[in-house]
Amino acid sequence: MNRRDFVRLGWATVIGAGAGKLRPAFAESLALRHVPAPPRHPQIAMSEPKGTGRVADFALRIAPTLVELAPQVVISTIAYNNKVPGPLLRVREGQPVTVDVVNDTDVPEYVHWHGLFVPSEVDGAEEEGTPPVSPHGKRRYQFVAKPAGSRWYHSHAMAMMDLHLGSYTGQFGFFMIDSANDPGLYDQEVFLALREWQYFLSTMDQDEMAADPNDPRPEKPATPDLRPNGLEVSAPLYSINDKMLGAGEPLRVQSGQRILMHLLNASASQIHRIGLFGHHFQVIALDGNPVPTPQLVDVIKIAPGERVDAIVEMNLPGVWILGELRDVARQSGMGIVVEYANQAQPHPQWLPPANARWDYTIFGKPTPHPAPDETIDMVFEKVPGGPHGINHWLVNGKEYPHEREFVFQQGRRYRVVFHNRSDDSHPVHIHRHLFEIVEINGKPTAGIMKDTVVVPAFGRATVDLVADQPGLTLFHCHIQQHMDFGFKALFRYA
Ligand SMILES: [Cu+2]
Repeated sequence: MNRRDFVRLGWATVIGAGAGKLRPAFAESLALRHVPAPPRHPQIAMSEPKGTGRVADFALRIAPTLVELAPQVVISTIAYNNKVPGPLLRVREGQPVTVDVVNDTDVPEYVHWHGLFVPSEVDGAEEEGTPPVSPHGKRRYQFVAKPAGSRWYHSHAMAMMDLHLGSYTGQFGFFMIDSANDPGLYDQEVFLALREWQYFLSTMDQDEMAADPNDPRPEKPATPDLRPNGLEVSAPLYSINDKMLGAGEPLRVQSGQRILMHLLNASASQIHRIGLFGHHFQVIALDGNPVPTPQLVDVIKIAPGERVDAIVEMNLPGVWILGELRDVARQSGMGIVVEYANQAQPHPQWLPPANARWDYTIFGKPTPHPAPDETIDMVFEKVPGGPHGINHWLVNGKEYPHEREFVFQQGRRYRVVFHNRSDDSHPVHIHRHLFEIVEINGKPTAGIMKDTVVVPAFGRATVDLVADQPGLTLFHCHIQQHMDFGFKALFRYA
């Protein structure tokens, strides 16, 4: 069966028929899983990956699968090893890694290792020259795992108008690179990937809550753009990992425990805010990189591509919902029940967290930045409702591809200034490098290393980057539709 037919047929038969009783063959193939309570020192409990001999350390098979998001809600998608998220890949920093990927679909695929320092040839980006995993073919990816932290892997295929490709599918998973000096100051470790499903095009903008009118808008053009907006990507179903709120096993905790949460936004299109009433998140790492000043916050705001590692102290016994702040997203599935021992109640509680503010800069330090060798300005603009009724995106006045506008000299320190002259927030990602946040809308900070940063609507973000990873380097917005319709560029090394 052709891949696209499978997708359509799967949806039509399972959902269209009312999603009543599952056929046994389907039920058997469902990924009925939850995140198990991991051991206290999971890196010790994991089986040791083998060396780089003839056998791969990990094997990924890209294929159509069915996911039971809830007892009456089964969707078909493409995933790794019939799991959503794909298998947790866990290695030690500096370890050579071999991953064999088999592609059981009829389109070329790319597996991107997000946040890792890997050469362009294995980074999993067509634009950088990585070869595809051909349809019904296989490819071996080999690299050294670095730097330590919460990384992830996902499809980097273009999707354009086909919302069953690339990051619209279930092709994503956690890739943990353990540092030799993890203090392990937690009792449980959980992996929580935020997702929407069954994407469709709509005039409705689901992306985010209304912007705070007090936010500075340094890049707002003097004359508003009155052209009608194009179609945006929406979704009716939400989940954390492969389960809608209430459908999976609760996260079972005990009073006094410290839970390390690895949050990943694996969405193709939406920024999410997550809260847990009466509890605080101690943010210890952003995009897998330890922050200079861990801080307690009530809400974590996380954009497509980003990761947040936070420790939550369990000190308010009850049965709570860890969930998206927007009622529509939470009620459509984005949440998980947190259940204290001996507190079983039929109705988990949701109450809005006290302070929903999120500000990257509070996790930094005041140290001044060394002066850059060069400054690169990148200006983002929207062309509303272009061809196909889809918004197109310009970087410095043009859609991808660019010629030689963005060139790095190896070893130099660059200050890259992102000017967002559009009314959407954009999580922009630079492949194969880390950058340091310098300022967001004029608010300075230092020491926060990331690979993806949200440039606020009509706002500005500035980052510093040392050009120390030779090879083609892709830059793009992590919202799939924006990337597909112009919002990307290549950095080249001279
Ligand atoms: Cu964008």
